[in-house]
Amino acid sequence: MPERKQRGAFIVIEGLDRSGKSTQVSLLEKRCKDAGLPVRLVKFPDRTTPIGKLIDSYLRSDSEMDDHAIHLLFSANRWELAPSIIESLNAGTTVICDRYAFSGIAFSAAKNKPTMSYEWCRAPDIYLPAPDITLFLDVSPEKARERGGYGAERYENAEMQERVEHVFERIGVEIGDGSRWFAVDADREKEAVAEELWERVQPYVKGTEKPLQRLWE
Ligand code: FDM
Ligand code: MG
Repeated sequence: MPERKQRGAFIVIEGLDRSGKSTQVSLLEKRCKDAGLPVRLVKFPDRTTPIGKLIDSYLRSDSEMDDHAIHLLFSANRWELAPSIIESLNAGTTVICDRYAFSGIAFSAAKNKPTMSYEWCRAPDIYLPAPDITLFLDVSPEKARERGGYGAERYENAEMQERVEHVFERIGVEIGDGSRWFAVDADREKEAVAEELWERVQPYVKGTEKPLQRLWE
């Protein structure tokens, strides 16, 4: 049998604010490094690119933007990085991604605009590289409150977060074939959450022969 080429795994971490996402992303990166695995961290939005700078200014409320336009910029920000993500994966590097297209759908659809349906919000991200696995950090509103409230950026309030969570639930149901999307109880101590994430990524993290899929295919 001809030897098939291994590629790196594409792991996405999603979650609401105060879910411990940033902490878990760095813990997972560290575990990969400690295990000797080549790993690259990507974060969306990537605020460093010209498109990312527009997004950053919008999130800080330094500028206003039409809701459709900002949605498309978030997606464009993923598309501009997609070639380099694919390149890393093909080079055998595990890519851990802090937020991805699912945040894009969830936050925009949560605005409940008649002209921004779930389907409309999903459309610009169709054919982006699909994660091998997405881990959704599920935090309860009570726990989020206990963790010290929200920041000052746009969307960082309890009402918006609740609506976002409902869209995430829908995404989970749509994707959930039991292997590609996992909701992880993020109310627990960070060590317990980190342990579960590490277990969940085991089937992928040492490289995979599975061809990279595209989103929503
Ligand atoms: N966000 C993030 C979106 O609205 N759409 C997207 O496509 C992405 C990736 O931006 F409120 C929102 C989610 C969050 C904000 O994210 C910035 P970070 O993780 O807090 O930087
Ligand atoms: Mg934030």
